[in-house]
Amino acid sequence: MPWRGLFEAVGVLADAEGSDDLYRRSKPPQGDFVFDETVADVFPDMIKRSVPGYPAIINMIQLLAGRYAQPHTRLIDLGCSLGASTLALATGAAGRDCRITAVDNAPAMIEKARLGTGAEPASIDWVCGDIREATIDNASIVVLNFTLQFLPTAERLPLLQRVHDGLRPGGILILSEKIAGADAAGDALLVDMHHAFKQANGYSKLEISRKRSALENVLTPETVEAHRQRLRQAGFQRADVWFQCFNFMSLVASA
Ligand code: GEK
Repeated sequence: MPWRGLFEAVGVLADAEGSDDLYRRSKPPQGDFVFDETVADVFPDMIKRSVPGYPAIINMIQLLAGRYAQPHTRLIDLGCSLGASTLALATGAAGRDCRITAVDNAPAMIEKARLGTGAEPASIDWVCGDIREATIDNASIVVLNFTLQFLPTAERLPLLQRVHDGLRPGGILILSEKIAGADAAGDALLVDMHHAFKQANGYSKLEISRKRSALENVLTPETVEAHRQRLRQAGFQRADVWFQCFNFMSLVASA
């Protein structure tokens, strides 16, 4: 099967759409960060320049799907944005008669995902809705690729319990998150290095600080240990971190 990288996965979108200058503008977005049309327009560039390892994670989701997608089951992408992780699932599971559900509550994202992937497999159901209300049933893979972090912390366990209960035996959750360091010094190092990564990708200190303020009330990172404990509480047997770069990690949790 041919390798499908991120920018192939999102089709022409990444080339056609703009570069992320939202927080460089003389009138930057005000208040808390929202996933509106202006964000959707620059999203591929934004996430690639902001999340260390994002293209690699998308490619590895394809490989994980190749290993874990069970025939005639559902693959569910919770918080799909423009569908990069969704298409990685579809490609990795090709030929196994899986149906894919991709959920996002931002109309701008889900519409663009639907349009941008028009010629893609008809096996994808695009749902504009809240992941806390998504049906999770007969699934062999559920993906939360940088989405759980946007839920209030008290609402994370109930969702993970539903994910666990909706997975078939042998099923997995792929959970990617921005994380907090285990202690203050460790956290400071990870945050500094993340900012260095963003500067190396062309963001100015002012843009970084404006974006940080916008995300402050919206995105709550937790330690890897807090995620592990919650996953155990939700019923998962084990959780193995397979990727980490600075304060971004991805793990596979087994039902
Ligand atoms: C990718 N997974 O490209 N219900 C539904 N969607 C939500 C909710 C919610 N309660 N909260 C946030 N979202 C993607 C990237 S981005 C990550 C995921 C980031 C959606 C939100 O609208 C956005 O599209 C997505 O979760 C998070 O692999 O921007 O850091």
